[in-house]
Amino acid sequence: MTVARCLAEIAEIGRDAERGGYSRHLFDGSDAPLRDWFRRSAQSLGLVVEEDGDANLWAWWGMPQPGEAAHVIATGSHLDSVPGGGAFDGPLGVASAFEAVAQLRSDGFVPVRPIAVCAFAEEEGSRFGLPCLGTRLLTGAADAASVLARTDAAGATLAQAWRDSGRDVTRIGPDLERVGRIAAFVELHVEQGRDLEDRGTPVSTASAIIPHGRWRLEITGEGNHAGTTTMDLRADPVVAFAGAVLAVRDVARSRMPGARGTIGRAQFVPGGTNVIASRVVAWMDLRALADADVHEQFALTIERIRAAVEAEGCTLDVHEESFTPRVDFDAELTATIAAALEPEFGPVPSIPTGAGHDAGILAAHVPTAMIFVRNPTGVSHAPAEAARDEDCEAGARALATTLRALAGSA
Ligand code: HGY
Ligand code: MN
Ligand code: MN
Repeated sequence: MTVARCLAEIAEIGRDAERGGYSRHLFDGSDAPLRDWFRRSAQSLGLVVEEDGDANLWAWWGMPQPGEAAHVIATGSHLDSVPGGGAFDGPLGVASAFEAVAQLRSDGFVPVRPIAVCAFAEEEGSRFGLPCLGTRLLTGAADAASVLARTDAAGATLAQAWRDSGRDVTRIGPDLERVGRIAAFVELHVEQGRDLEDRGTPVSTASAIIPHGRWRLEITGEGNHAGTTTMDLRADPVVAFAGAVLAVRDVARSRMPGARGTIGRAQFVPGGTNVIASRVVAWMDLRALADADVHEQFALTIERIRAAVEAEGCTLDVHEESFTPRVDFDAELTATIAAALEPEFGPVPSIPTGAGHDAGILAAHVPTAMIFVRNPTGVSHAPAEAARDEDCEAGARALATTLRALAGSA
């Protein structure tokens, strides 16, 4: 089996004919087939599969010893996507983990420590708005009660979706004993940029994840008739929203080194061609190099948005949906991985990323590192996301070498 063939097994699951790419979200039509694929792949390798109370999947090579601290080597990523996402963001990490285990087993390697392959739930937060949902619940970084009340675009609560999927909402919550058994977590992920392509190297480790936050903006104006309402009598939230979009762009561009500001999702209510909207709901994604920078970026941006909203006679409500502080990965674990990879790959670079990952959530509890695989387009969260077959195989070999180094001795 190769990584490419492993990924080909899920290539038709969750395809988005309208947007292109994939739309795979928590408990939607793609979820169960992807979980079935995970189970089949794991069982074909003799791994024991379980799902924890937070809908995260674990495939075990050797079983953790209850009560024994920090001895498991875990790897994996996520299977869900953004709307219209690429084929590699998430699944590459899971498929590479299975391929790495297959290589180690065929080499006759017997781990001294248990190895777990994981697929964490709703990493993208595309349905209920909270990124890394499964790892935040698992580590207690998200409060179960508030998460259960979150709603999706159709107004369904997470609690209802959880029950409709046949799961027990009373099992949701932190499992710090399970987390405490992990000695190291390594996530392999397609690079979401062109750094490795520009360097001409197939793999790297990760140095850091920059901080990032998500806010929901609600701009309220006065719904009215597009034909009978003269321009002087309008309180149009869409015009105010146009000012908000430019404010996000201008602050990120001009006021904050390394900042990124995005509004990629908005709803006009009621959404009629001949109707002046009464309300705009939009989601803002802000990122910068340091936590304080994101907070300052937010304050400067909201100040400008408020001015644009008031200029149109509208009102603004702002709700923070998530904030993820900067993560600097475990230097000792990263150095161990780099040393293990050097014989085959030479000195591998260690690069920062602007993308969040489950590894970033686990890093608060467990020594954590990442391995990136070259992406020739550098594009991600879009169908153009890419990884060459030979680089995917190189990534799986790098992960196998890493697991051998980490699980080969007590
Ligand atoms: O949004 C992110 O950075 C990640 O892909 N969830
Ligand atoms: Mn992503
Ligand atoms: Mn990802």
